[in-house]
Amino acid sequence: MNHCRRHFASGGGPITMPAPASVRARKRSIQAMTRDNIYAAGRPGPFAFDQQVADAFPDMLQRSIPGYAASIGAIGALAARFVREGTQCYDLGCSLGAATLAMRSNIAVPGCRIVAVDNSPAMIGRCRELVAADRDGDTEVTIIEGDIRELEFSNASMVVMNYTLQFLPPGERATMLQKIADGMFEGGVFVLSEKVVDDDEKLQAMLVEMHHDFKRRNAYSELEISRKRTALENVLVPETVPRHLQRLRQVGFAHAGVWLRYFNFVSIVAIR
Ligand code: GEK
Repeated sequence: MNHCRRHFASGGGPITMPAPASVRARKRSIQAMTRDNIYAAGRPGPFAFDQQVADAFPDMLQRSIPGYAASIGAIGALAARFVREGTQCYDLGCSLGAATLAMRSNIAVPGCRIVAVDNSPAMIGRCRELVAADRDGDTEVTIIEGDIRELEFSNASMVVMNYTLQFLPPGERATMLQKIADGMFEGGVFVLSEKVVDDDEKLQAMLVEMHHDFKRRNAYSELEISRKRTALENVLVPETVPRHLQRLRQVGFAHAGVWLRYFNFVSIVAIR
Protein backbone atom coordinates (compact mmCIF):
# COMPACT_ATOMS: atom_id res chain seq x y z
CA MET A 1 0.00 0.00 0.00
CA ASN A 2 1.20 3.47 -0.81
CA HIS A 3 0.02 6.08 1.65
CA CYS A 4 1.79 9.28 0.59
CA ARG A 5 1.16 11.87 3.28
CA ARG A 6 0.79 15.25 1.71
CA HIS A 7 -1.35 17.26 4.03
CA PHE A 8 0.28 17.20 7.44
CA ALA A 9 1.07 20.52 9.04
CA SER A 10 4.71 20.80 10.05
CA GLY A 11 5.98 19.37 13.28
CA GLY A 12 5.94 15.78 14.45
CA GLY A 13 3.98 14.27 11.56
CA PRO A 14 5.09 11.53 9.23
CA ILE A 15 7.58 12.37 6.50
CA THR A 16 6.04 14.07 3.46
CA MET A 17 6.32 12.09 0.23
CA PRO A 18 5.58 14.10 -2.91
CA ALA A 19 3.44 12.51 -5.59
CA PRO A 20 5.31 11.44 -8.74
CA ALA A 21 5.98 14.26 -11.25
CA SER A 22 3.58 12.81 -13.84
CA VAL A 23 0.72 12.83 -11.31
CA ARG A 24 1.57 16.36 -10.21
CA ALA A 25 1.57 17.57 -13.80
CA ARG A 26 -1.82 15.96 -14.49
CA LYS A 27 -3.30 17.51 -11.37
CA ARG A 28 -1.94 20.90 -12.27
CA SER A 29 -3.60 20.74 -15.65
CA ILE A 30 -6.98 19.86 -14.11
CA GLN A 31 -6.59 22.36 -11.29
CA ALA A 32 -5.17 25.11 -13.51
CA MET A 33 -5.97 28.12 -11.37
CA THR A 34 -8.64 30.36 -12.83
CA ARG A 35 -8.46 33.79 -11.20
CA ASP A 36 -11.57 34.67 -9.19
CA ASN A 37 -12.80 37.89 -10.76
CA ILE A 38 -16.48 36.92 -10.65
CA TYR A 39 -17.62 40.00 -8.74
CA ALA A 40 -15.28 42.37 -10.59
CA ALA A 41 -17.44 42.00 -13.65
CA GLY A 42 -20.56 41.88 -11.47
CA ARG A 43 -23.13 39.14 -11.57
CA PRO A 44 -26.76 39.30 -10.63
CA GLY A 45 -28.64 37.51 -7.88
CA PRO A 46 -27.71 35.61 -4.77
CA PHE A 47 -24.51 33.56 -4.59
CA ALA A 48 -24.73 30.11 -6.24
CA PHE A 49 -22.25 27.27 -6.72
CA ASP A 50 -22.39 27.24 -10.52
CA GLN A 51 -19.77 26.52 -13.19
CA GLN A 52 -18.23 29.99 -12.97
CA VAL A 53 -17.68 29.54 -9.23
CA ALA A 54 -16.42 25.95 -9.61
CA ASP A 55 -13.85 27.10 -12.20
CA ALA A 56 -12.42 29.81 -9.93
CA PHE A 57 -12.97 27.94 -6.65
CA PRO A 58 -9.39 27.07 -5.53
CA ASP A 59 -8.33 30.70 -6.06
CA MET A 60 -11.51 31.99 -4.37
CA LEU A 61 -11.01 29.83 -1.25
CA GLN A 62 -7.35 30.71 -0.91
CA ARG A 63 -7.96 34.46 -1.24
CA SER A 64 -11.22 34.65 0.76
CA ILE A 65 -11.13 32.19 3.68
CA PRO A 66 -8.44 32.91 6.28
CA GLY A 67 -7.18 29.57 7.58
CA TYR A 68 -8.58 27.45 4.74
CA ALA A 69 -5.27 25.67 4.01
CA ALA A 70 -4.77 24.97 7.72
CA SER A 71 -8.23 23.40 7.93
CA ILE A 72 -7.37 21.00 5.11
CA GLY A 73 -4.03 20.14 6.73
CA ALA A 74 -5.73 19.28 10.01
CA ILE A 75 -8.33 17.11 8.29
CA GLY A 76 -5.46 14.97 6.98
CA ALA A 77 -3.85 14.77 10.40
CA LEU A 78 -7.17 13.86 12.06
CA ALA A 79 -7.85 11.16 9.43
CA ALA A 80 -4.52 9.50 10.27
CA ARG A 81 -5.41 9.57 13.95
CA PHE A 82 -9.12 8.72 14.01
CA VAL A 83 -10.14 6.67 10.95
CA ARG A 84 -10.62 3.04 11.90
CA GLU A 85 -10.27 -0.02 9.70
CA GLY A 86 -13.37 -0.92 7.68
CA THR A 87 -15.30 2.29 8.44
CA GLN A 88 -16.76 5.14 6.41
CA CYS A 89 -15.71 8.78 6.20
CA TYR A 90 -17.98 11.54 4.91
CA ASP A 91 -17.09 14.85 3.24
CA LEU A 92 -20.30 16.90 3.26
CA GLY A 93 -20.38 19.78 0.79
CA CYS A 94 -17.19 18.39 -0.72
CA SER A 95 -16.92 20.99 -3.56
CA LEU A 96 -13.78 19.96 -5.47
CA GLY A 97 -12.86 17.28 -2.93
CA ALA A 98 -9.99 18.96 -1.07
CA ALA A 99 -10.98 17.41 2.27
CA THR A 100 -11.65 14.05 0.60
CA LEU A 101 -8.14 13.99 -0.86
CA ALA A 102 -6.63 15.09 2.48
CA MET A 103 -8.40 12.19 4.21
CA ARG A 104 -7.53 9.73 1.46
CA SER A 105 -3.82 10.46 1.51
CA ASN A 106 -3.66 10.10 5.29
CA ILE A 107 -5.90 7.13 6.07
CA ALA A 108 -3.51 4.56 7.41
CA VAL A 109 -5.88 1.56 7.70
CA PRO A 110 -7.47 -0.75 5.08
CA GLY A 111 -11.08 -1.34 4.06
CA CYS A 112 -12.38 2.23 4.38
CA ARG A 113 -14.60 4.24 2.09
CA ILE A 114 -14.94 8.01 1.75
CA VAL A 115 -18.37 9.32 0.72
CA ALA A 116 -18.09 12.80 -0.83
CA VAL A 117 -21.36 14.67 -1.38
CA ASP A 118 -22.30 17.99 -2.96
CA ASN A 119 -25.48 19.24 -4.61
CA SER A 120 -23.70 21.44 -7.18
CA PRO A 121 -23.34 19.60 -10.52
CA ALA A 122 -20.45 21.89 -11.50
CA MET A 123 -18.53 21.11 -8.29
CA ILE A 124 -19.20 17.39 -8.52
CA GLY A 125 -18.08 17.24 -12.17
CA ARG A 126 -14.71 18.79 -11.31
CA CYS A 127 -14.44 16.76 -8.09
CA ARG A 128 -14.77 13.53 -10.09
CA GLU A 129 -11.86 14.58 -12.34
CA LEU A 130 -9.62 15.51 -9.42
CA VAL A 131 -10.33 12.33 -7.47
CA ALA A 132 -9.76 10.22 -10.62
CA ALA A 133 -6.36 11.91 -11.07
CA ASP A 134 -5.37 11.36 -7.44
CA ARG A 135 -2.83 8.62 -6.70
CA ASP A 136 -2.01 9.47 -3.09
CA GLY A 137 -4.04 6.80 -1.37
CA ASP A 138 -6.00 3.67 -2.10
CA THR A 139 -9.13 4.27 -0.04
CA GLU A 140 -12.27 3.90 -2.17
CA VAL A 141 -14.10 7.18 -2.83
CA THR A 142 -17.81 7.36 -3.68
CA ILE A 143 -18.85 10.73 -5.08
CA ILE A 144 -22.53 11.63 -4.87
CA GLU A 145 -24.33 14.57 -6.45
CA GLY A 146 -27.11 15.20 -3.95
CA ASP A 147 -28.39 17.05 -0.91
CA ILE A 148 -26.52 16.22 2.30
CA ARG A 149 -29.81 16.51 4.20
CA GLU A 150 -31.05 13.37 2.43
CA LEU A 151 -27.99 11.27 3.17
CA GLU A 152 -28.03 8.28 5.54
CA PHE A 153 -24.97 7.91 7.78
CA SER A 154 -23.61 4.64 9.06
CA ASN A 155 -20.42 3.04 10.31
CA ALA A 156 -18.66 6.45 10.36
CA SER A 157 -15.39 7.14 12.15
CA MET A 158 -14.85 10.58 10.55
CA VAL A 159 -17.23 13.23 9.18
CA VAL A 160 -16.16 16.57 7.73
CA MET A 161 -18.27 19.66 7.09
CA ASN A 162 -15.70 22.17 5.95
CA TYR A 163 -17.56 25.50 5.56
CA THR A 164 -20.85 23.83 4.53
CA LEU A 165 -23.25 23.88 7.52
CA GLN A 166 -23.38 27.69 7.14
CA PHE A 167 -25.32 27.23 3.88
CA LEU A 168 -28.16 25.20 5.47
CA PRO A 169 -31.12 27.13 6.92
CA PRO A 170 -30.38 27.54 10.66
CA GLY A 171 -33.60 25.71 11.57
CA GLU A 172 -32.36 22.56 9.80
CA ARG A 173 -28.90 22.42 11.31
CA ALA A 174 -29.71 20.50 14.51
CA THR A 175 -31.48 17.73 12.54
CA MET A 176 -28.50 17.47 10.18
CA LEU A 177 -26.03 17.23 13.06
CA GLN A 178 -28.19 14.71 14.90
CA LYS A 179 -28.19 12.41 11.85
CA ILE A 180 -24.41 12.70 11.64
CA ALA A 181 -23.90 11.96 15.34
CA ASP A 182 -26.27 8.98 15.18
CA GLY A 183 -24.28 7.45 12.30
CA MET A 184 -20.91 7.72 14.06
CA PHE A 185 -18.95 5.39 16.30
CA GLU A 186 -18.15 6.42 19.83
CA GLY A 187 -14.67 7.93 19.56
CA GLY A 188 -15.22 9.09 15.96
CA VAL A 189 -14.27 12.61 14.93
CA PHE A 190 -16.37 15.38 13.39
CA VAL A 191 -14.72 18.46 11.86
CA LEU A 192 -16.91 21.53 11.48
CA SER A 193 -15.43 24.66 9.89
CA GLU A 194 -17.58 27.79 9.67
CA LYS A 195 -17.71 31.51 9.26
CA VAL A 196 -18.95 32.84 12.61
CA VAL A 197 -20.33 35.99 14.22
CA ASP A 198 -19.42 37.40 17.60
CA ASP A 199 -21.95 38.50 20.23
CA ASP A 200 -19.72 41.42 21.11
CA GLU A 201 -20.66 44.11 18.56
CA LYS A 202 -17.33 45.92 18.68
CA LEU A 203 -15.38 42.70 18.24
CA GLN A 204 -17.71 41.59 15.45
CA ALA A 205 -17.22 44.86 13.55
CA MET A 206 -13.45 44.59 13.97
CA LEU A 207 -13.34 40.96 12.77
CA VAL A 208 -15.39 41.79 9.66
CA GLU A 209 -13.04 44.70 8.92
CA MET A 210 -9.99 42.47 9.39
CA HIS A 211 -11.49 39.88 7.05
CA HIS A 212 -12.06 42.59 4.47
CA ASP A 213 -8.44 43.73 4.94
CA PHE A 214 -7.37 40.12 4.33
CA LYS A 215 -9.32 40.19 1.05
CA ARG A 216 -7.86 43.57 0.08
CA ARG A 217 -4.37 42.19 0.70
CA ASN A 218 -5.32 39.32 -1.59
CA ALA A 219 -6.14 41.80 -4.36
CA TYR A 220 -9.94 41.94 -4.16
CA SER A 221 -11.27 45.44 -4.85
CA GLU A 222 -13.77 47.34 -2.67
CA LEU A 223 -16.43 46.67 -5.30
CA GLU A 224 -15.76 42.93 -5.38
CA ILE A 225 -15.83 42.75 -1.57
CA SER A 226 -19.10 44.62 -1.28
CA ARG A 227 -20.83 42.79 -4.16
CA LYS A 228 -19.86 39.39 -2.75
CA ARG A 229 -21.05 40.43 0.69
CA THR A 230 -24.46 41.36 -0.74
CA ALA A 231 -24.67 38.13 -2.77
CA LEU A 232 -24.02 36.02 0.35
CA GLU A 233 -26.67 37.73 2.47
CA ASN A 234 -29.28 35.17 3.57
CA VAL A 235 -27.32 32.47 1.66
CA LEU A 236 -24.46 32.06 4.13
CA VAL A 237 -25.93 32.49 7.64
CA PRO A 238 -23.20 32.48 10.32
CA GLU A 239 -23.82 31.68 13.99
CA THR A 240 -21.76 32.20 17.16
CA VAL A 241 -19.14 29.77 18.41
CA PRO A 242 -21.05 29.11 21.69
CA ARG A 243 -24.16 28.23 19.65
CA HIS A 244 -22.19 25.70 17.57
CA LEU A 245 -20.58 24.09 20.62
CA GLN A 246 -23.85 23.92 22.55
CA ARG A 247 -25.65 22.22 19.64
CA LEU A 248 -22.83 19.72 19.09
CA ARG A 249 -23.06 18.67 22.73
CA GLN A 250 -26.87 18.51 22.51
CA VAL A 251 -26.77 16.04 19.61
CA GLY A 252 -24.36 13.75 21.43
CA PHE A 253 -20.77 14.81 20.90
CA ALA A 254 -18.93 14.17 24.16
CA HIS A 255 -16.22 16.75 23.43
CA ALA A 256 -16.28 19.81 21.20
CA GLY A 257 -13.89 22.73 20.91
CA VAL A 258 -12.32 25.23 18.56
CA TRP A 259 -8.91 24.14 17.31
CA LEU A 260 -8.42 26.99 14.77
CA ARG A 261 -9.60 30.56 14.62
CA TYR A 262 -8.54 33.20 12.12
CA PHE A 263 -10.68 36.38 12.34
CA ASN A 264 -14.33 35.30 11.86
CA PHE A 265 -13.53 31.81 10.58
CA VAL A 266 -13.25 28.83 12.90
CA SER A 267 -12.67 25.13 12.75
CA ILE A 268 -14.19 23.00 15.48
CA VAL A 269 -13.30 19.43 16.31
CA ALA A 270 -15.88 17.23 18.07
CA ILE A 271 -15.52 13.70 19.34
CA ARG A 272 -18.50 11.35 19.48
C1 GEK B 1 -13.68 22.40 0.92
N1 GEK B 1 -15.81 21.60 1.83
O1 GEK B 1 -13.01 22.72 -0.08
N2 GEK B 1 -26.19 19.61 0.01
C2 GEK B 1 -25.00 19.34 -0.59
N3 GEK B 1 -24.04 20.28 -0.79
C3 GEK B 1 -24.31 21.53 -0.38
C4 GEK B 1 -25.52 21.88 0.24
C5 GEK B 1 -26.48 20.86 0.43
N4 GEK B 1 -27.66 21.10 1.02
N5 GEK B 1 -25.49 23.21 0.54
C6 GEK B 1 -24.30 23.68 0.10
N6 GEK B 1 -23.58 22.66 -0.45
C7 GEK B 1 -15.17 22.38 0.76
C8 GEK B 1 -15.73 23.77 0.66
S1 GEK B 1 -18.01 25.22 0.02
C9 GEK B 1 -17.69 26.52 1.13
C10 GEK B 1 -17.21 23.85 0.82
C11 GEK B 1 -17.72 27.87 0.55
C12 GEK B 1 -22.23 22.72 -1.01
C13 GEK B 1 -22.01 23.77 -2.08
O2 GEK B 1 -22.44 23.33 -3.35
C14 GEK B 1 -20.52 24.01 -1.99
O3 GEK B 1 -19.81 23.23 -2.92
C15 GEK B 1 -20.15 23.64 -0.55
O4 GEK B 1 -21.34 23.09 0.01
C16 GEK B 1 -19.69 24.80 0.30
O5 GEK B 1 -13.18 22.12 2.03
O6 GEK B 1 -17.84 28.04 -0.66
O7 GEK B 1 -17.63 28.85 1.42
